[in-house]
Amino acid sequence: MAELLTLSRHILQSSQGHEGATGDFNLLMSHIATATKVVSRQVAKAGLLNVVGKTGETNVQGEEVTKLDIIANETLKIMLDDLPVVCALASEEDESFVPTRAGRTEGRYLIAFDPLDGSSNIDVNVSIGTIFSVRRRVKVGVPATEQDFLGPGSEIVAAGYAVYGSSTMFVYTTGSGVDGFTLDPGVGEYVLSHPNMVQPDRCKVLSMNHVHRARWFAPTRAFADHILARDEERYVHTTGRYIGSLVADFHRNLIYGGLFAYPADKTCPEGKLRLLFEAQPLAMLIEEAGGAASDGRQRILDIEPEGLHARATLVIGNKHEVELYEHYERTHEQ
Ligand code: P6P
Repeated sequence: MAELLTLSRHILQSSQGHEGATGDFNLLMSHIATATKVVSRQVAKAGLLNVVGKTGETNVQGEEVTKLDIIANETLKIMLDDLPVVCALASEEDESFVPTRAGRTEGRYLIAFDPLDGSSNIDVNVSIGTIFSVRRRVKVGVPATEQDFLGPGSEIVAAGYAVYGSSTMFVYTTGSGVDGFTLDPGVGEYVLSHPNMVQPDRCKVLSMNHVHRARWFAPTRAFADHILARDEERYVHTTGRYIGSLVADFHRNLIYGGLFAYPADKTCPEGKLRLLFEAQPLAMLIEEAGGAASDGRQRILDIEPEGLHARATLVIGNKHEVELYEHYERTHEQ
């Protein structure tokens, strides 16, 4: 019988031999994974539990909040609140971070998450997901501050996502490669299904919302036109896929090869996507999988967020296309 390497065993095996591995990190990662299993169940039953649809409220991003957004956000906060190793939580759905009950002064870790990315797709059954990143505090013994969350993404010690699609997958990295796990509902465990994920070096997919073209600045248009012209063998078989759910677009491009770009434009001059909750964790993942992530001018992981809800242009995927985008940013007027 093929070995069922569960996520919990994988985390344990990955930590063995790490100096000072106290099990705290394993406990933290297991709690995050369990929280995503609960959200997965809520998403799967959304229509039956009558939790689809809008609440009529808007969040700190000014976006309409769906009932599942709230449920996912509360689920993650409840399930991470009683971990002594976690000091504070920051959510894309909340204005400010929240100290945990159990670890608010002694906890070494900080967790930031987008509880349900792509939630505008919930009512039409398109894949959505949870994105998270974990930081380690330098100083413990005092409550967390917002500044503790605002280091460059290069300081993140773990990043990952759960994607709620035809199956639920959990994909994560602790800085030594990327591994993907598929939820076996019969067992209730994530089982290793995509070991050592490396993004194929081919631009099989271009993911951009071309309806926004009139809002794009000149370098973005020049970049897109370069690929769409198909003058290079590399782009002869490139196709377009954009489903308005970053985590699902990212996951597909990670497996098939490709590039996702959500540029700053005349309507969103700072960009739409969130640096802390979306760009940084996905940037760590894609770099660990051999790709790259940039805001068009610099590496995403080098940017220090100015605040919890800082936004950024996100160009993420094959290194060749990220560098091509940066070339157009350098050589074309806005
Ligand atoms: P647009 C979802 O709201 C999201 O934050 C990402 O998941 C997605 O990639 C993007 O916005 C879609 O934005 O403007 O193309 O609808």
